[in-house]
Amino acid sequence: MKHHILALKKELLLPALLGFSVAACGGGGQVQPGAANSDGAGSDALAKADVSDSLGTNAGTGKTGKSSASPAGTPATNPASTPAATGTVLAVGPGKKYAAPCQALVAAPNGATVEIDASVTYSGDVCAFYANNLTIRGVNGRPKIDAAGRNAAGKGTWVVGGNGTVIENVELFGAKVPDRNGAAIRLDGVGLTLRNSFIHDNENGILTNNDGISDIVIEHTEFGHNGYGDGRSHNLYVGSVNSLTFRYNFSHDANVGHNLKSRAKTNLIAYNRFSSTAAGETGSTASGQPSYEIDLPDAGTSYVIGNVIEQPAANQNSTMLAYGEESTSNPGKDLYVINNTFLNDYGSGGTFIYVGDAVATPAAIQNNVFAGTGTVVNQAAAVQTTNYKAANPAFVDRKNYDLHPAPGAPFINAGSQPGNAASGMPLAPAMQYVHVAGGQPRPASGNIDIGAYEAVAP
Ligand SMILES: [Ca+2]
Ligand SMILES: [Ca+2]
Repeated sequence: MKHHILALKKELLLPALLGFSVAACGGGGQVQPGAANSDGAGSDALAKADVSDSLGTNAGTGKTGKSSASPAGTPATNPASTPAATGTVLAVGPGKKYAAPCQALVAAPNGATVEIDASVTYSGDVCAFYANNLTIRGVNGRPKIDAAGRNAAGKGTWVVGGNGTVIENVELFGAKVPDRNGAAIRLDGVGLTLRNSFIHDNENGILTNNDGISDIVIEHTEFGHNGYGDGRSHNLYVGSVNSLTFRYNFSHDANVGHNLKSRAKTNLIAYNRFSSTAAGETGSTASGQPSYEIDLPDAGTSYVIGNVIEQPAANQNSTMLAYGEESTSNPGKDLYVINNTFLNDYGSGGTFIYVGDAVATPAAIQNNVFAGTGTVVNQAAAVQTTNYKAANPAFVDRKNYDLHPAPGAPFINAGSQPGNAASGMPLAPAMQYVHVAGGQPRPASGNIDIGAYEAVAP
């Protein structure tokens, strides 16, 4: 997987897009190894609620919030910055002090950095660990960690009990548990940042708690073919936390479940690609048939900006983006769908944006390309502004996902300024997705174009 240099220039992001603080994750004193090891109750609750067609049961009843939480929208720290380490570095790999990651992860003190050498595959190495403010990082390449049929605490491969954990540059696969929701990364602590990683072929890529206070940041990461296959497990499943920031990711081929599912109070989903392989096409994982490309079942203030959202011909549900389908239990009910390129490859139609009946706030749908057949949005009150819908829009190279408008395409310069959300956050896209799991600044060229990419005049 190649990452583009530009993608790492976090300072190019809209400042308001950084308004999701992960700085609150460092609160200590919450380490309870016994509790985290006791059973798989948390995972069970989340999974059982996760039936697309039924109401959530207890998934929304998170633990009581801790006062250390920062609400989304507080003055931003930069969630992309790695927390300062104490200087303790634990080296993992052949010839190092620790032969396998879990030996180091359970030994690491608060604030330590665990560096995992990529020269071997770590097989069957699973654990729960509890230090706060850990940085876990692959070095000398991207290390492969194969659960290989083993699990920690009945939950998955890495059960993260500490707060403020940062995970970078790892490949995790093979998580599998008796409950059928084994996660490569299971978050029991508060807050998590994951970047530059590849999470595939687990029952859940990531499964979080429902603490109501965690801020989750996931960027530059590929998710593929996660899901048990029963529709209750997904490429990733973010529970009822405070916020999810999901940007510059490639999420594809979920196995029956969703390419992204989040119950967070606030969701920023920007500059990602959601797409799955076509029949006969070879991808980085096996093909999957996702249900929803994005599922936000409890509503919540949600910004869906600048994404490529493709629905494959073979799928488990013909809706692409679902919002408030189960409940409106999150405080915000405002959905902003701005400058995305939707591609429906399901010839029988479908629904691009499904808004639950209980959501009274009109969705704001602006500057999107809707390619293929189907209903743009089922909500009668939705405000649709300067979108473009066509069976085959004039992209530069649709087959190879160059979705810039072709020269002369009618959606060039045809958008309108999105303005600000009710929160005050600017809605205009500042960036655009670059495959694989990268991003670059969206250029300015005349009036804003419709869709996830701006054409640049020759
Ligand atoms: Ca779908
Ligand atoms: Ca333009």
